[in-house]
Amino acid sequence: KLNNSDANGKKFGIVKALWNSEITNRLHDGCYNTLLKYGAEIKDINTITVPGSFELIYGAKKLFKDYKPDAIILIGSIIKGETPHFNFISQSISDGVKDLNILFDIPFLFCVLTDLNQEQALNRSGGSAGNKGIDAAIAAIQLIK
Ligand code: RBF
Repeated sequence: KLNNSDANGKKFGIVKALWNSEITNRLHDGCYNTLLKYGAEIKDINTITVPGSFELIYGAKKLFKDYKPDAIILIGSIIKGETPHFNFISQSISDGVKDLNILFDIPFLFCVLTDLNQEQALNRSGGSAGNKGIDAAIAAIQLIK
C-alpha cells in the first residue's frame, strides 16, 4: 500500500501520443494527478508528446537519455479500424516497451489502450472501467519504492 509521500522527490517522465488525444488527455490527467496525490512535485514531472503511439518508444528512449527520470509512463490509445494496422501497431508497441524495460535500468510503464471502439476507450480512460492512467501511475510509484 502506498503512502502519500512515496512519489515525493522522485522524477517522472510521461510520453503521451497525440493520436486519439481525447482519450490520451484523459489518461494523462489520471496519471498526472495520481503522481501529485502521492507527493510528486510539478517540477519533477516532465511530459512530452509524440504524434502517434508508434512513436512512444522513441520518445521514451529520448526522455530517458535527456531527463533521467526514475520511471517513464507511456500513454497511447489505439482504436481498431478496418485494416490489420491495429494489430501491427499494438504488437510492436508492447514489444518495444518490453525492450525498453530490458535495455534501461528504470521501469517503463505500459499505459496504451488497445480498444475495439471509442466507447471502450472512454470506459477505460475515466469511465465505467476506471482510468488506466491512474493504474499506471500507481504501478510506477510501487516499482520505484
Ligand atoms: N496511432 C495511435 O496512437 N492510435 C491509432 O489508433 C493509430 N491508428 C493508425 C492507423 C493507421 C492506418 C496508421 C497509418 C497510423 C495509425 N496511428 C495510430 C499512427 C501511428 O502510431 C504513427 O504515428 C504513424 O504510423 C507514423 O509513424
